[in-house]
Amino acid sequence: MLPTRILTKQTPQIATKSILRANCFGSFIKMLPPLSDTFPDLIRSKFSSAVDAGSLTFTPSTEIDVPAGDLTFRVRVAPNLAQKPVPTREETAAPKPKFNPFLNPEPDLFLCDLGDRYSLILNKFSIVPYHFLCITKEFEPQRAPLSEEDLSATWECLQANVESGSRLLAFYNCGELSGASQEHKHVQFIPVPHDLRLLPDVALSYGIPVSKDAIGQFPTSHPGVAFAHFVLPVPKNPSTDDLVMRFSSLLARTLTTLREHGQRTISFNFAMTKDWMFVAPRGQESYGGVSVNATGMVGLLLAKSEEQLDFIKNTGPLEVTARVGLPRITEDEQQHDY
Ligand code: B4P
Repeated sequence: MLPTRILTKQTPQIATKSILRANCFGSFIKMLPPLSDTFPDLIRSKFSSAVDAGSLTFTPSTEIDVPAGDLTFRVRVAPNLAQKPVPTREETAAPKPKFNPFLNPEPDLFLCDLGDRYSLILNKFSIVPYHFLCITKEFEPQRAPLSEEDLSATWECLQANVESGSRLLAFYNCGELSGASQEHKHVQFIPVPHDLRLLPDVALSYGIPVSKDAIGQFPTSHPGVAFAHFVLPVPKNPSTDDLVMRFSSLLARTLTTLREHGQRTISFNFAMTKDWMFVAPRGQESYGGVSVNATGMVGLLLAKSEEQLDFIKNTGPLEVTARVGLPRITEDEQQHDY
């Protein structure tokens, strides 16, 4: 298990390596069957029927682009998210065991199974249409890194063309400071317009350093962004090994950054499209009341009020994300960990 062992003072590098092996190279996995060609039709019809039935709360939002150097942060403003259920005073006084919405997903939200181990369900509280989740059928902790099979499932989901003019963005909020609110393992997917360049797209436009390791490339970062983050391109038609090698390389640097900053808990954000993988370590869940998850770290922030929007505009999105991330460390400090 990842969290407590990894930051031990005695053998952090060894701990990192054994985790990568156990999670990414440890076992033979079955290839997952591809998603059906009718999946995009299924998600569209299920989304409409779940909204009509009142099983899915769709919260309208507006979008505002906030430039930051050669990046653009798209901020979604959704003041009505406040209507999302919050515990009553009685529930807070006598808390019940936390409800796990992913153990028996609501039938109206259920889309399909993916292999033996995953189900795809609609997000119950979405602010963009067709937001869906890939959940493990059995409980697995959200604080664990993605396994080989999780990466394979994520890749299968990314192939779906759920909305014309958009590509899918996968994201995984791992650990208590990552913006995650559910403890059962889930990777999320939202459609993002093709013409919107996210932070990893821009980072890759600066070029990728060549390395002599198995991937042939070092992870890159956007030179104008203060928080530590690591990006690698994903090749066309990658094998599961291609995905695992890239995730391992990004995760190793993330764990080193967390250790160098003395972080006692392991929290990071993962994001992926068909073109790239991105990982950023986290030091804080929110800044100035603005919660940030993986979408925020790649350029899609969420403001739950006009005040939060003003705060993001006045502070600057690069400052907000830098405050919830961790400062970058030098390549020298990275060198022993992978
Ligand atoms: P987490 O990984 O735990 O946390 P999160 O995405 O940050 O969402 P959070 O729950 O903190 O919501 P928030 O108000 O910040 O994801 C848990 C997921 O499970 C969420 O998607 C949640 O809605 C979903 N869920 C909870 N109960 C469920 C149930 N019974 N059945 C199915 N799904 C269930 O943000 C509100 C929403 O906006 C979230 O969905 C969030 O992912 C999304 N969002 C945040 N920033 C966004 C952005 N920039 N663009 C588009 N969507 C964004």
